[in-house]
Amino acid sequence: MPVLPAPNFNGPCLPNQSLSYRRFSILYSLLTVHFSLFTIHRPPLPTVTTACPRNCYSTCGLRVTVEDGRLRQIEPVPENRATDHGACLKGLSYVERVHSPHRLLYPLRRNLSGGFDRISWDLALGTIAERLRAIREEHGPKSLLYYSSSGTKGLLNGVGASFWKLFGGYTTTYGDLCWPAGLEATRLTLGSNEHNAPWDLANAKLIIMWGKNAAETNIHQMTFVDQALQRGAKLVVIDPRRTETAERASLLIQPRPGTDAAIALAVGHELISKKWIDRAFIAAHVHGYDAYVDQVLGCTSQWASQVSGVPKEQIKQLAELIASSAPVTICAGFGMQRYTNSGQTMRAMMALLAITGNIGKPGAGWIFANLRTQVFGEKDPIAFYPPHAPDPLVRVSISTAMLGPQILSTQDPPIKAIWVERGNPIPQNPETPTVIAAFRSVDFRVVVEEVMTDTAREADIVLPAKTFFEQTDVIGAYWHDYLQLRAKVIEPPGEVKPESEIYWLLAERLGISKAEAERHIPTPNDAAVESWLNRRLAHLPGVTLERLREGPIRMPDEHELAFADLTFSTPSGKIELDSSDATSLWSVDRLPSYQEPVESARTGDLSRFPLHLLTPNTKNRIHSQFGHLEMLKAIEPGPVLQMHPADAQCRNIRSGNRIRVFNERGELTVPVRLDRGIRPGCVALHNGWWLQDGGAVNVLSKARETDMGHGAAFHENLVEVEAAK
Ligand SMILES: Nc1nc2c(c(=O)[nH]1)N[C@H]1C(S)=C(S)[C@@H](COP(=O)(O)OP(=O)(O)OC[C@H]3O[C@@H](n4cnc5c(=O)[nH]c(N)nc54)[C@H](O)[C@@H]3O)O[C@H]1N2
Ligand SMILES: Nc1nc2c(c(=O)[nH]1)N[C@H]1C(S)=C(S)[C@@H](COP(=O)(O)OP(=O)(O)OC[C@H]3O[C@@H](n4cnc5c(=O)[nH]c(N)nc54)[C@H](O)[C@@H]3O)O[C@H]1N2
Ligand SMILES: [Mo]
Repeated sequence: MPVLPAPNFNGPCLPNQSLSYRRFSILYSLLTVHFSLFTIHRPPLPTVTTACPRNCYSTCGLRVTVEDGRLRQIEPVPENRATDHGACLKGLSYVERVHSPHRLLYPLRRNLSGGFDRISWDLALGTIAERLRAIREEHGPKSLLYYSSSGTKGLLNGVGASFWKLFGGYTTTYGDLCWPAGLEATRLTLGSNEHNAPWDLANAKLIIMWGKNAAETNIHQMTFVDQALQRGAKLVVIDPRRTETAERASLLIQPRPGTDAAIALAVGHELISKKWIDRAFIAAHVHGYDAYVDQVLGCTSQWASQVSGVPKEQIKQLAELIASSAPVTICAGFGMQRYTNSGQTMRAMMALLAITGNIGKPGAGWIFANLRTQVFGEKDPIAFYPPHAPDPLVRVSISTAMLGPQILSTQDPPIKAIWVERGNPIPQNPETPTVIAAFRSVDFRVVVEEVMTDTAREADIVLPAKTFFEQTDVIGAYWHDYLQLRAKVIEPPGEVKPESEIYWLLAERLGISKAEAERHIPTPNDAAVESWLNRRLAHLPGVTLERLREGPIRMPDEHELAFADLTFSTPSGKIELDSSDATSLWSVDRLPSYQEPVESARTGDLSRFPLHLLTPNTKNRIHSQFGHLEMLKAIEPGPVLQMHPADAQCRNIRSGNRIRVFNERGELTVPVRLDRGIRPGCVALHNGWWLQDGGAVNVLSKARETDMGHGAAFHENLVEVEAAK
């Protein structure tokens, strides 16, 4: 058998690369046949079906070939219909990632010169237990901050919170870096976060990719976009950048960042004034329509054009397309969801579907997040409601978006110890310099990590983390609704221990009784982990590890359409354009409205910082993961700022020059790439680069919340760019 990872033959080829990609595929098939002829006598290598737990829409099934304890090949799992073409390049790169020389294999302790020394588990756990006991005694258990983020999905992630309660209590964060403004806007409007099955998109006649770059962030969705286009559908993309997704669109609208609500309200105005609405649907299923009509009365396309910088003809064209195509699906991404007006923007976008009757039908609806697999009762990872304590032992008091400033300001008790797991907050949370200052202000820091990230570098003790191939778990998703087994495939390398085992061993050292620990933490062996998981699955009829081993299961019952019965779990039981909760919970207008972002080209000091910095995702990483691998460095070797030639010319900057991008919060020096595809006045740099790579974008961002849900307004970020000296 060949040892190359299998490419994704018929998969959602990346636009622009499809030709060379196909050539490569043919070459690869020939090689495979050639090798197979010589290896045919060998028995087939064992394969295990598992699933990728990254914080990514696709959540692919993976069929893994193992030889001598090493991953050799990653192939598709056809039973997962949403991802049956197989993994992306990052998924294939696990053959490198898992065995990479960058992996941490032993506990490490910071030494006096700021470097790290390898230590034994015994010493590591002994030191941690001693420091935690002392801090607990002096300041109380809530002086410990347990910070976990989106590094991996899995039910076993919940063991951490259970352990810290056994410790006596802890402090944790609320809100989330990712999606809470959109989740809350959807909950206020539709009552719950669910959407049609991924493949239903092929039935749409108009697809609006609004602030979503699916060709990079949800590549499997593009298969269904392609199917719809082949059946005559149209694609509209709304994004300040001409993205890979936009290459397939018939209309690209490039708004000034943070102004999408103005466009949506003007489209609503246009639809109403031309009577392009579904009166019967509105009468039966929409609450607050008359108030909405009043709200959009003054929102002409002329007004929206002035606000958004989009020609008014394009706004009218969008209204016409919505009116003349049925069914319509809006795929709402996270672009316009990272501003101080995000929740209201998302509500304004959803209203367009409500007034045209595009909900609860095949090919129609709102695709943001599908939480149908969240069947385990916990809100993790979305603690997005106003801070509340679910348990007297837990202090939920630090906003994730304001992690740095609020660690520093917390009192009674102050934060004295931090435990970080599955997160890389130094480059990924807003206001990196304040996050660093906060970490340095704390007496004792433990980071559980696979690799030496910027956050691990700040730790006193670094513990080596498992990869998902090294412990069985069960995972859900947020685009399709499959529950999947994340099966163990290999033993952990070196001295790596899964988190559940670390907690088990620490419980012993902290004097927690074995009986008490056993109630919450699986004992460190595979059989105990499996029976712990089976206990967690017990409330789901027919769902067991045995059943999951046969393949993914759709949850909670297979259904293709969201809201098909047109009942909505909102206070009125209808789709709410007028929401009293919007005002009482978040102090925003009851109706969707446009509010100028706090930091924007209209509110900021343009004489100092005239450019708007966007920090989107890239197909080559999941946030701060994968960037260190050779397979991905070959494609994206380092951070590069994208800039419009007109903005470069007046600053005497040429393509390839090193530039300094800066504001009053920080600065980065990186090469520039000139590109007519980005809206003039905007520059873009992918998030996820580390400080160590020289590209950590959050040195420039401000710790600031979205209007609802306690999300992070990452994209409100004015900067200036100049040639580097
Ligand atoms: N390959 C890959 N896939 C991923 C991830 C990853 O890191 N890499 N991350 C996963 C996660 S956690 C998330 S949250 C999702 C994110 O998925 P997406 O939402 O698709 O990705 P983003 O890059 O955050 O934002 C999408 C687009 O919004 C645009 N944008 C920025 N500001 C505005 C605005 O004001 N208005 C409009 N209309 N557009 C704007 C950006 O230019 C960008 O192209 O992807 C998931 N999938
Ligand atoms: N400027 C800007 N910043 C952003 C964004 C943006 O658009 N712009 N996007 C935001 C969004 S949407 C998100 S979701 C966040 C993501 O930010 P984070 O949630 O911090 O996620 P990652 O960057 O993926 O880092 C996760 C870390 O977990 C580690 N890890 C993986 N698996 C395991 C495991 O099994 N155990 C342990 N202990 N560790 C593990 C990985 O090695 C990695 O270092 O970033 C946010 N930051
Ligand atoms: Mo995210």
